[in-house]
Amino acid sequence: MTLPRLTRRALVAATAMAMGLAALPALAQEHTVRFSTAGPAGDFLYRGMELFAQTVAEANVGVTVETYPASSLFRQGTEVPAIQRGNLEMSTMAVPEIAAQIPEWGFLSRAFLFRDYDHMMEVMSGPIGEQMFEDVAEQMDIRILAVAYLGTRQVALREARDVTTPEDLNGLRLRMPGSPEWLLLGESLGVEPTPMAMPEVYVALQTGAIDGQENPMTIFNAARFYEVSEQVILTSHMVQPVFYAISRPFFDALSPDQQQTLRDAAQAGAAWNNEHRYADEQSVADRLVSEHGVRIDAVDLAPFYANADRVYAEADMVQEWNVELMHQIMGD
Ligand code: KDO
Repeated sequence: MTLPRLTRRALVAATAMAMGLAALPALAQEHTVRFSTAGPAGDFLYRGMELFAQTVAEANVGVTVETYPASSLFRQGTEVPAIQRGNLEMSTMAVPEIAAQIPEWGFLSRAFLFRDYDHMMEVMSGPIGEQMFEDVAEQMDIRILAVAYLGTRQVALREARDVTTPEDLNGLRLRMPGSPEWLLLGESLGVEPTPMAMPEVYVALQTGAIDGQENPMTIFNAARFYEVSEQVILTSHMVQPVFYAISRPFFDALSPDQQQTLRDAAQAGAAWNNEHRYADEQSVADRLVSEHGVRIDAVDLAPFYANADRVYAEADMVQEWNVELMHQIMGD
């Protein structure tokens, strides 16, 4: 049966329109990723996030990334619940935020767990890291796209003092981030752990509301804590990973091309952070001394290891940890 000319033309026009419209959503459906961190804008972590955003933009796959440093969009500690409620897409999640919902992983915030950067990255990219990523996806509805090295955390004091044992730190109000694992870590160092969000720390040091804080020296530098602190004590008490964390429902709704673009960009942003952070850590102590007159004290860590062993052995929180994995990592 031949169709009347008009109908055939109408059919062709309708088909063309349908095909055109079918193509539109993939291009027109712009997705926006809001990416929050408590990290200072000048720090390597945020600069790696900017590279992530730029890499995604250049891929032109219909995804835009907005980056928010220094808790400018969500207060530190509120990012993960915001992601889980659909009010935020990404954050630089830390282990204590995982432990708050999956306690068996709390051991990853133990003082003196990882020996150094290579050890931490080997664990995070091996079966233990893989298991944690699976648990986070299943139980928190969050996908981890990359592991960023935040640095090796050191105690820093407002006013210098001679410190050879944790007892020398007793009674000092050392600011820690707010979760229970951080406060226990502070206890293991011998201090009076004082919970406070990162953006409030500078002024608290300036006014004497706290006696010190602990962060990697690269963050101490980026946050200009040398302006309000006299001393760094090389406790090296935590070799810290943070994670490029994204809402699982948001991510899984993207096209395979968009997902791969975000994965590749996250790896690039984290790799940039890791490479520059590690390199900077080799010289930042010398620069803090020569450029800012910071006193930097090496210390025999044996008394600190012993104090930490005692505190963690007595802590109720440890009952919920997967201590088998912890001892596997520590090799003890
Ligand atoms: C901090 O608040 O001291 C801390 O270093 C804790 C880390 O877990 C991480 O949240 C970090 O802040 C932010 O990424 C900003 O540097």
